[in-house]
Amino acid sequence: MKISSFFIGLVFSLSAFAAKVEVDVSGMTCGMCVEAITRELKATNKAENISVSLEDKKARFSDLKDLKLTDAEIKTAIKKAGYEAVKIRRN
Ligand SMILES: [Cu+2]
Repeated sequence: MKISSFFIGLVFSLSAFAAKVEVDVSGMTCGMCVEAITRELKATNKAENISVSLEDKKARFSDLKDLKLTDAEIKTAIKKAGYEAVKIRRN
């Protein structure tokens, strides 16, 4: 009981510091692109609520303050998938 409430508290406190990140991606043409980008962002283990939009050519996700994804890490992940992160916005 105590342990589970500790983990709930931990998850809540980490989520409270999540920053929303929006990345403009160039080179996306189809659903495979969306899957590849989603997979590489997931593989960083630092991105939550990943949503990649082919229409907007954007990848959106939340990162955790304690496990912050740097711009360089985002660019590397997108590049690994075969695309380019042209602009990164945080709020
Ligand atoms: Cu594609």
